[in-house]
Amino acid sequence: MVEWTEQERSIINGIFANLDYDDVGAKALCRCLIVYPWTQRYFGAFGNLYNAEAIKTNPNIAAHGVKILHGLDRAVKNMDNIKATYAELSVLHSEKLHVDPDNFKLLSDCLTIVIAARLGNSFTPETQAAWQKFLAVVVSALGRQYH
Ligand code: ZNH
Repeated sequence: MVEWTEQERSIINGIFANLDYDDVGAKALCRCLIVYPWTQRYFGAFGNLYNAEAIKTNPNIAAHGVKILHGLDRAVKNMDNIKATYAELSVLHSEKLHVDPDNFKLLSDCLTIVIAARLGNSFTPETQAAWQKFLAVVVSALGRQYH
């Protein structure tokens, strides 16, 4: 069971309370698809991913990035029970979507970069630590139902 300090809770809640889901969600997923091109294989049905420009202007990718980011809301609301919260989503990614769980970490790193760029000076070391801890717990929970 993961323990959270009051400071960590307030940092995570603060980030999500001020989050521009449309911008951050789209940018994080685009960055992942560009930097780690093999992650594109899951999005064959999403249309043209021919180059970075095509990825950045693909509305299906942008929308899916936002959907993933909203998927994190559930972890924020259930910080003491993230594993159970994501059990079903983990099964979906494993058994139906066949997403390699290593990709969760790649996306979470892209998300950290996008958030850091937006927060600028307020992305303090304490904020970074809480944020990366949060994502690590999410990534672990999403990878939980793989076997
Ligand atoms: Zn995922 C889907 C979340 C990651 C791929 N996703 C999904 C959804 C959600 C999510 C919520 C929806 C579901 C339903 O509908 O039911 N993801 C998520 C999260 C994360 C993720 C939270 C982290 C953080 N994914 C991911 C990755 C990938 C993916 C990394 C790859 C690379 N997903 C995916 C797909 C899908 C999903 C492919 C399906 C889509 C469609 O629509 O088809």
